[in-house]
Amino acid sequence: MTALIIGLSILLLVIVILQISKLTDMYARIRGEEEVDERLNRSQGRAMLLFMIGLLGFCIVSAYWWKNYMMGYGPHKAASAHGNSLDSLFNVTLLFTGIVFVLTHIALFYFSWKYKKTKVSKATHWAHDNTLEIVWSAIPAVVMTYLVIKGLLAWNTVMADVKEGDDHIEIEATAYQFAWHLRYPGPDGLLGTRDYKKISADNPLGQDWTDPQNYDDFHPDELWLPVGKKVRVRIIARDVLHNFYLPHFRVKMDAVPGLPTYFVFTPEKTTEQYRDELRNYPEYNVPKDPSDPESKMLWEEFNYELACAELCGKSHYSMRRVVRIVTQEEYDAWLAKQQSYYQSSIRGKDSDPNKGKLLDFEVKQNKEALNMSVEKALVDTGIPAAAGTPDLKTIRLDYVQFESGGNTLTAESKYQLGDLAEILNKYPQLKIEVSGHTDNTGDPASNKTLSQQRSDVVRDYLVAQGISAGRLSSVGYGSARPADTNDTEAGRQKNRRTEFRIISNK
Ligand SMILES: [Cu+2]
Repeated sequence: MTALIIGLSILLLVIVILQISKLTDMYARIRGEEEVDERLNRSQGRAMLLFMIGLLGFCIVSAYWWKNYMMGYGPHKAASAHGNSLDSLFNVTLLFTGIVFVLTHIALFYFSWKYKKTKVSKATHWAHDNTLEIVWSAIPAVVMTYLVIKGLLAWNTVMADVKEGDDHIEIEATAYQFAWHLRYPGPDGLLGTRDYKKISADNPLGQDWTDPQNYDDFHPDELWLPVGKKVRVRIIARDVLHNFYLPHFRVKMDAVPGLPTYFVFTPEKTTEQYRDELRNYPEYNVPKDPSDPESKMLWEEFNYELACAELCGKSHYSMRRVVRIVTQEEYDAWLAKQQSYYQSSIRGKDSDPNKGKLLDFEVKQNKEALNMSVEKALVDTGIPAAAGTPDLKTIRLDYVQFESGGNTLTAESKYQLGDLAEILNKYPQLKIEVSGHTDNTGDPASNKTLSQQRSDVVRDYLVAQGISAGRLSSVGYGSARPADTNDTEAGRQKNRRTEFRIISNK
């Protein structure tokens, strides 16, 4: 039906045009061809002038009207250290091209009006003019050279890499259809190595889990950065061409599969400072949702964003990520909340090549935890502990373990036993009772024997470390003192343990 109506409308339009041209023809025959032509030329010339005024006026007014929404103007001054040099480059280019735009349009329409055909007008044939040739070749050449040199200088400054020893944060952004996968280096400040061959469902970036620098790397959802600190972003693509684009910071770099790129920049305004500037402009003092006057103002809802500036596929738009620029204190607090990807998603799983081994950072963490438990136990409040509260004087040795079914210490047990020996050296008066415990499976008598053997082994190990045997006693409780239920595997596992109790520190 719609197609029929459109078809009929077009047919009607064609008939109208044919009729008008027929009428013009008849009118011309009556009034004389030349006179009609001249009238037409005059009115078209005037229309050209009017169009020129309208076009130039529209361009200038609309640019002025929208200026507070455009990057580089109004509240959208660059939020990065290098951004102003790029903005000034754009403005200088706009100035020169703007002059050319206005002058050529004035010439185009003015000439159409001025040199319209009349009865008396005559064409002048003008074959060549050296002065004109020089003027319109030399001026563009000089302007172009100036723009190219200015552009090159700006490029070299903006694209300069970090120098050796430069204080900076290095992060990584991997683009794929259709999101960004961000990686931060964690407390060591170093990103671990990666290899695309290691990419799998639980290792989206192909991180190498044998590289200790990977153990603290984390993958946040939002891009947080401290204000005033230099950032180097490694930019990587996993499938097709993407583009790392931070419009407010004038950062834009292709993410190319197989060819890592980078961008170095320093954010200079926090998100809050940017919002405060937007607040001064009426354009941003309107509710975000026009149908709900109670909704927050546009300036309050503003966030910096990371976008993909390459048309990389049908869900390209969904690559937007929020960017937050915060003070150093806020950044440190955010960092402290982040969880390492390795420790939260890989550690102890089948895909972990370090499964069953204690890693350096864990040895350190365990040592700190044991020291803290002992310090706590040694604080004598003088108040008897209420019934049901955990006994602080008894401390589990979670990382002292035995080969299955026997009384041979695992190789990893040396770390925690070493820590315990250090504590005993630190407090020379400290006397402890080492105890072994089992779950309730199997024969109670042999459980008791095994737990006694195990606690003896621990005692002997400490003696071998130079601790006087008189400060150590060892007991095997078998399954008599369960720490949890014996009805579940998790409970039984909690019951199989080695612990020590502080007897005295005098
Ligand atoms: Cu993309």
